[in-house]
Amino acid sequence: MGGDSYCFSLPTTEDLSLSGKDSPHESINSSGDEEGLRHKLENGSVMKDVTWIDEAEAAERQRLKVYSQILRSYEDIQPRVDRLEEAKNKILSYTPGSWADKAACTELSEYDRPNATSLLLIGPKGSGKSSLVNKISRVLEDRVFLPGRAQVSSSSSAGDGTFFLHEYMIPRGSGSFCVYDTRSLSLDSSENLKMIKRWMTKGVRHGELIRRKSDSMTLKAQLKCKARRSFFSGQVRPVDFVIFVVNGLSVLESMNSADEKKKGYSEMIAANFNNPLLSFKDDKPAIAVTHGDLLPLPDRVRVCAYLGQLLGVPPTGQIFDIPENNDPATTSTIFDMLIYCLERADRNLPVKDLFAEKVRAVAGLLFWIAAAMIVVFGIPGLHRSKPQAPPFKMEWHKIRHLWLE
Ligand SMILES: Nc1nc2c(ncn2[C@@H]2O[C@H](COP(=O)(O)OP(=O)(O)OP(=O)(O)O)[C@@H](O)[C@H]2O)c(=O)[nH]1
Ligand SMILES: [Mg+2]
Repeated sequence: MGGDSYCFSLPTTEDLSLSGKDSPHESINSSGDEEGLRHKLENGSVMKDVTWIDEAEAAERQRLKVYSQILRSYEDIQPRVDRLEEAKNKILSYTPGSWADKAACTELSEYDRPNATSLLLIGPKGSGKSSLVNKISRVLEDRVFLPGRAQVSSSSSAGDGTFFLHEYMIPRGSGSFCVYDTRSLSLDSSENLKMIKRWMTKGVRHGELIRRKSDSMTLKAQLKCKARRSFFSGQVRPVDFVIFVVNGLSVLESMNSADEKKKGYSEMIAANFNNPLLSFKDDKPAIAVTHGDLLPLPDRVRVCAYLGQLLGVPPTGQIFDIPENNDPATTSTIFDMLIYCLERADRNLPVKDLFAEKVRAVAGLLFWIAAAMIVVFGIPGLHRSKPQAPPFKMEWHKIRHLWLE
């Protein structure tokens, strides 16, 4: 998990046709390809290309191995379902820094721990960020039949969607971690760079309106109107980890399409995902794939394999397929994603700058000593005595007449 990157050609639809081949291992082990290869080698017809054949064969094996791993992650549901309560309790007992790696720092107190760990949701328009907030709340707050907390957009009109940063404490009322719902990525990459830089370097604040130069006049007027009643929590939080949300359906379309606009979806994901500001040391964001409920399983597997290759992350373990389903497998995937993010947030916590802390402590001490001295001795010069009258001097010659007369 984390760090490794995979390079292989994508499985074709036939490869992924589950009815056609039950197990990818069969296709590796089925002697057809190997027989052909051995035959060619024995004939000497491709002796010059032996190295190339070995590489191609290795790539094919790698490709099918990855496919098999992804498929297995969907099939091995039972052990995950069995530990649902355990995973839920683990998340509910989380406190910021409690999962930090003690080996890196002798004392937990040496980490600069936030009051609440913030996970930032980021992704293209309509990718399902607000819906993901509701899915997370639903599984941790047992709110299956209650309305979602975040406003989901039902149309793709320009005025719909999330425009204000919104903090959701998970679960509601707790203070351990929160997810931040954000405005979607723009089609203008320079606006994304600016927006990401601001969030990742200056932090995020509940209620903040995200404006863009490219917004139409109508949208600007609408947002101004909405912002009138907006409120700020006042607390700016640093971002502790990022969840990149993508629409699996749009990814599939961009994979299959020759249409530049559709292909642009994947390019946009890759460009923003690889922004180094979104990574924490070597840890790249987690990826949440939505809309899987609208796709057959082979296509979901293809999407995960494709994203793994496109973004240079392992397709199992860092890519989380979270469809709009209320089943134990989806709940388990949401828990896995949260555990993944909170663990990475904690292990990347900054260590306190002890020197700066000492300097601050000494400066504070000096301040209080100075304050105490002022109270005791007063501010020098503040109570300076008024100019005094010159000392009285008797002028005897002027009153001499008093005793001479
Ligand atoms: N079928 C299905 N629909 C989904 C899923 N996730 C989101 N949607 C739908 O996609 C649409 C957009 O979802 P939102 O959650 O508002 O997306 P968003 O990323 O917050 O959108 P913006 O705030 O505009 O950026 C809504 O109609 C959702 O119901 C999913 O996993 N499956
Ligand atoms: Mg939204």
